[in-house]
Formats: sequence, structure tokens, C-alpha cells
Amino acid sequence: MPTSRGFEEMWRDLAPVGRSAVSGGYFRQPWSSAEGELRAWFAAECERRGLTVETDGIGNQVAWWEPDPLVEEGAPRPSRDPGVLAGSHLDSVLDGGAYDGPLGVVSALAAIDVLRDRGFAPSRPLGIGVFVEEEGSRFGRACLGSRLVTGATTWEQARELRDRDGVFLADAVVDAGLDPSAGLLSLDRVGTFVELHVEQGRDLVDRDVAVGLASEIWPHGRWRFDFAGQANHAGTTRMEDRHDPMLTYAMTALAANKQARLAGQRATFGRVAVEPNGTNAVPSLVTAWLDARASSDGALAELVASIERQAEDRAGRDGTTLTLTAESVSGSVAFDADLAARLAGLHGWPVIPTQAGHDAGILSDAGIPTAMVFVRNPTGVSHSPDEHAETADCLAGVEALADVLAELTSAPS
Ligand code: HGY
Ligand code: MN
Ligand code: MN
Repeated sequence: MPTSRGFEEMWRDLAPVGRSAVSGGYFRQPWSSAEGELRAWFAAECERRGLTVETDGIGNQVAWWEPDPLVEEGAPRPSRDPGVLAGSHLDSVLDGGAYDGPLGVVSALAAIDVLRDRGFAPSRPLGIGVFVEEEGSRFGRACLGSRLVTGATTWEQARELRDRDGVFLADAVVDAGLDPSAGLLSLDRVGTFVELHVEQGRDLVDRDVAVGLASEIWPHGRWRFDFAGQANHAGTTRMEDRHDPMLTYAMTALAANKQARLAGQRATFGRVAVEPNGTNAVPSLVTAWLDARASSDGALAELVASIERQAEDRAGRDGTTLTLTAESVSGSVAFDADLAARLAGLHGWPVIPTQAGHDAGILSDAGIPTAMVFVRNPTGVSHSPDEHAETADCLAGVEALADVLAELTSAPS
């Protein structure tokens, strides 16, 4: 069996997993059969490279390439921890693209092949990791796997979350063949984390470079707006007698868009649920989820407060009520500037901010020096079946990641 497989071969293997025949997009929700297939694929790729995979009780995975030899004559050598972990996620948003997440995992595997082909031997452990439910597409909490392993969220909090069908997270994990009582991955060995990711904007295209590094992540979060009104007949209820929560929601969506545009921030209502969802009835309840992002923690708080104020005003006029719940909020992340400058110095890569959330942000918040490598996205489109990266840029990303990992796992000079 070959010990190494090319990037393109791995990419082809992954292409059909969880792919919609209708849109061509991906449905790789956590603890689904598609995600189970991806977990098995990752374990097989690691085994193929002689790396043993550890899968924790909720499906996070890690495999370590140990410095050689770690043990001589049965006597452990002094530990050369901390190690360097590279990785990303394999889950997708609903109808997502192929690259967001998997590019970082496939590139990490391919970078190990590149390092071995170069005859490189790490002086400290070099790991590849995969975190579950990064997108929060099923249980609504972004980066849930990395939040759990860093302790930012506890299992007691997470286990009670329910998906759209009312399934508890704890049951979904067990139904996927995992055992939460087996515990969570330990990050004790992780001295540095590096996540390669497709860029989700057009910064690198505009700079005409294939690879960049991240400086910071904008603060962002998800807020649930429950607009409650009164169900009533669509024909016999006079317009002036209605308490229609759809109107309150509609005005709030427009206000959020306007407020974010005026302030140079981001606000999106991308998910809505209506009860009873009948064509000939005024709805009783509209639940809508706001995704808001801003350039500072203060600006984000101000943006959400302003949207809430306008929603409350409108609710007063519509005779409806608003209940607002913060579901998943991530503060601003500044990646280790010295590390970014050191890595940027390898090839003169630009260091750019991002408005997208990542497990890298969670590990950075947990005090782990962290870097991100971005690969150019020719259109900037992401969270969409149209998300794309050219193969040549992906291969440039693999080489870049290999250079970064070599730099970080070489013996200290
Ligand atoms: O939603 C995000 O920012 C990320 O892509 N998970
Ligand atoms: Mn994403
Ligand atoms: Mn991602």
C-alpha cells in the first residue's frame, strides 16, 4: 500500500460524500451518515500514513506523527512536547461548498506527505486534527467541538441542545455510534495550532497572491428573535385588527441590513421558522436567527442593540412581542502577531483579517498560539455550492502549510 496519496486523489475521494445531486452543494451535518463516512475516511488516511487516530467521545479526531524515535529500548525519551497541531473541520453548512473545512484537513495530510518526501523529520510531535460541528449547522452553536475540548462550553450545557427535529445533542452523538462518556480530546500536547482554510472573501484575489495568513477574526454571533403574535384568518381578519409577527420580522430584517450597511458591519437573517406556516392564516410566531459581525466587540454590541431597539419599536406598533436570546457569541480574536510575522517572513505572505469564525479562534482564545493560512478563493463566494479554489492554489497552500509546519517543528536553533 502506498504511504502517500496526492492532494487531488484525496479530493476526488471526498467529492461525492454528502453531495446533493440537485444543487451540487454539500450536506455534511454533524453526527449524520455523511459525517460518519468522513470520519472513517480521515482515520483511514491517517492509518495509511502510519498515524494512529484517536477519536474522542463526540467525534473530534487527532493523529500524531511522533518524532522518531520517541521510545528507545522501551525507555521513554524526555518528552519533546509541546507539539504542533494542524487541522480544520469536515462538516459543512446546509448546502455548503466543498472547501470550507475539508481543504484544511486534506492539506494537512498532504503537507505531511510533502514533508516526508522532502526527507524532513520533525523534532516535536506534529498532529492533524478534525473538530466536529464547526459550523453549528445542526445545533446552532458555532465551533462546538473545539469549544468543548477547550472548556469554553461544558458537556452539561451542550448535551441539552436540540436540533431542528427536536433531537438532543447527547442522543445524536450516541446514534452516530459514539460514546460521550469516553471523554474529550486533550489539547495538553498542543503547543501551537495551525488551520489552513479557503479564504471566504476577495482579499487575496485583489492582492493577486495565492496564500495569506490571518491577523484577526471579527467578533460575531447568533441571536434568536422570537416574534409572537396572534394566529387569525387570512381572509376575515381586517388588516387593522391583526397582530402579525411576520411584519415585525420583515421590518427587523430590513432594519438590520440598513444598520449594518451604515455602520460598515454585517447583519444577516438567513434562517426563519414560521408557525403554523399556513398560507391562509396570520402566523402566531416567527422565529428568525440573526448572524451579526462587526469590527470590534463594542461595535457588535451596538449593532445588535440597535436592531433590537428597532424590532421592539415595531413590535409595539404591530401588537406583537419580541423575545431575544443570544445563542452563540464569539468575541474578537487577535492571532499571535509574533507568530504571524515569523511565518509571513517565510515567503512574504500578506497578513489579513477575516469576518469568518474558525476553530482556530477558539484555540487562540484558550491561550494556544495559533496561526491561519488562507488559500485564494477566486470569487470570494463561500457557504454556497459555488465556493471554489483553483487546484494550483490548493497545491500552493499545501506547500505553504508544509513550510509552516517545518518551521514550527524543526529543532530550536
Ligand atoms: O460562520 C462562520 O463564520 C464560519 O464559516 N464557520
Ligand atoms: Mn464555514
Ligand atoms: Mn470553516
